[in-house]
Amino acid sequence: MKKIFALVGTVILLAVTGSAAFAREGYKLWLRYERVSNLQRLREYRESISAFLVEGNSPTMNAAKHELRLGLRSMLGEGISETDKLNRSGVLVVGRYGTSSLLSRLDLHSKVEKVGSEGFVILSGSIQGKKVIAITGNTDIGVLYGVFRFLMMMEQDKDIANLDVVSYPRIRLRMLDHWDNLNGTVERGYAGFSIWDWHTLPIYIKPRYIDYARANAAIGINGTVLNNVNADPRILTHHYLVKVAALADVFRPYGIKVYLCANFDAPILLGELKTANPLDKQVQKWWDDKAKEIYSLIPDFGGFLVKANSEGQPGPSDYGLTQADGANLLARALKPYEGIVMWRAFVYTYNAKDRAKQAYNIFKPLDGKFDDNVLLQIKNGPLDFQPREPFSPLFGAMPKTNLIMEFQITMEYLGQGTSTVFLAPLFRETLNSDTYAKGKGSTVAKVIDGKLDGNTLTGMAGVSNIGADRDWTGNIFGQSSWYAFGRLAWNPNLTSKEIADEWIRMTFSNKRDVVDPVDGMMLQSRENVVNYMDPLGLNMIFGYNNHYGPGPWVDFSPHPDWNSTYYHRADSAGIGFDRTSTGSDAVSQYFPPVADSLASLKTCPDRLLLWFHHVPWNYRLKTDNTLWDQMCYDYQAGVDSVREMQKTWNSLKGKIDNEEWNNERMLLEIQEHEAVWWRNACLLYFQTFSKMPFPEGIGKPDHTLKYYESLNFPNAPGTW
Ligand code: GCV
Repeated sequence: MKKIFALVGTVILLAVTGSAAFAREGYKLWLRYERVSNLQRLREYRESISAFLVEGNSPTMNAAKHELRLGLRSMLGEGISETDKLNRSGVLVVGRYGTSSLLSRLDLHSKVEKVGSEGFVILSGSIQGKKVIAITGNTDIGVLYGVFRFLMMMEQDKDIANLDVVSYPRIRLRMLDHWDNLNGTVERGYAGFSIWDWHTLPIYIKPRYIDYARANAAIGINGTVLNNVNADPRILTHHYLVKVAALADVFRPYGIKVYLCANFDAPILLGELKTANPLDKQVQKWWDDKAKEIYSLIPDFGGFLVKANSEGQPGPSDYGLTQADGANLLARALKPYEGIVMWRAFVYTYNAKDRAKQAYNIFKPLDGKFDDNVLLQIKNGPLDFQPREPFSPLFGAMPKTNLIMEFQITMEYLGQGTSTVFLAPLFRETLNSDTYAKGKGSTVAKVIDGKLDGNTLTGMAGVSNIGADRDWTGNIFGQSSWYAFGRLAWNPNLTSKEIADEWIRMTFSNKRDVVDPVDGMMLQSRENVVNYMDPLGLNMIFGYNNHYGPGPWVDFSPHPDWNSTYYHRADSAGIGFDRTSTGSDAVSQYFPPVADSLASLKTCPDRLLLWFHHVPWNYRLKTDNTLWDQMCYDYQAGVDSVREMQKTWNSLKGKIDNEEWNNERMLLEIQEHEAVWWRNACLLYFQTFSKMPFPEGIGKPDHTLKYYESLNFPNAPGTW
């Protein structure tokens, strides 16, 4: 009997405290729709909304209805009814402006006019003397975006008494790029296997596909590239295309188009032709036929993303032709169907004097040579998604070409799945950078949203961090970077703090004693990683190939520019890559005021110093510390700040879901080990050149350099 009581007691306790079985597990992302816990707010919300009325029956409007049912009832209680008549106050009226008879009675014309084909208006008003909240737009998808935004405002405890929201995306293509392989692995993926189950498609539609579409639509993402840029050509066979079509059907109501990575040699690799030469008539016909086949299955197929002549991928240079010749070949095949090509600027050979200069050298002369349905997809920095890079000099330098920014959301070079890093500050840093292309204020954001050069085909792509892990991103904070990417693609002017605040409220709690500390952690988290991995403009000093952990000693790759030593150039005189006129002169790729400021040791910001300069170990920085001492302090600061994050997180025990809290506690413990490992390994290694002692306050390494050099991780995730 006692045992039974004990068992019942345990069950009750688990139900109250949130046991493993009841834990949130992060699956619902920003669409948790938990019951509003602030009672005053709950009363206000219930006064404003007693019912909802959705006009329209398209799949998109049905998705809006579904979301309102789910969201309102779950946040406010079952009493919220669905109605088709406006017979009382407190009705949420949702519909497309122009077709909705009710909404046309509100004077919304000037507002709706502003929001284009994807934006929305949310307004408190009154129709026939009855108070309403209206959600509307010019299109069904605009309305759906408005519904999501409204529900998310409620999740964030926002006041909805006097609403006047007018919102529209500043960027046209807002894309997630999956580096998912057809065998289910994910290149640089740290959250398990791919979410696409190619084997069971097209018949088996996992609920996760729908939840993926919901979560993305909620933040305005409108395109997904399903497969890896290192593209398996078989994705273009009929066998796979019908599976792609099934996913496209799931995503369509949510405004998400599918795109595929095409292998440039597909005509050869699929066994049909002997060449992939863009000038060959048969090759042109092959792509025309392929486009026809694709559009017969997926009428709104978005287009292709292509990695060509890079890291072993085939491309037009194999035939002595330009990258534009290659891009235009595919673009012309897609043109009749309004498809587009995203052509990556990540093109390099392995033995250049300075790899950071290559993309500019290859693409700048091609400005104006790309067809109008091509976008050049440029990584945020000139190299490869390092914790900190200057912005790519191609931004601002190609006014006659459509450009799409490529950010990496998955954290290949930022601690991978185990680290807690909120990437909005990194994204913001690039977007805020002033290219000076047309004088002061020519920010990368303005290049990307088309304002600077008047482009209308604009885009922002994020390399996805999503996998089949229950919480999608392996580390719940990974969700925040996915969220931030979507929000910034919608509005590149949002601040990191605004985005963090929204996400924390929808993920953990609306209480200030949770929001404030987590906010502090998140906003500092990217700088922490920079400090303990790559301070002062260091870069590319990662473990060989898996990019996990420190590897500043790597010098054994047959590709010179895959060696860390190529980048840091440490020697007895100093450290850093001279990219001024005495070195590779990469600075000259920037517009004059930027180039001048980077070229001078005096004005180059410390955070980019070693990217652009080879600096003596005893050089005095702006902090008045010598370079060596500052490097030591920065590595130590990185470790200290991870420990600060641990303290902050520990103080939140009991204030957020226990399982989520505990998961993050363990991950921070791993991150602390990794930060110490980075500090020790890098400082011991660089000390062999500086020959200087560690200043006071620097933790003592617990192993020798030899030990750190001997570590290897044969099955590190993401390396396939
Ligand atoms: C998909 C880096 C990564 C590769 C990636 C490549 C790219 O080199 O390490 O895994 O390949 O970038 O962006 O194409």
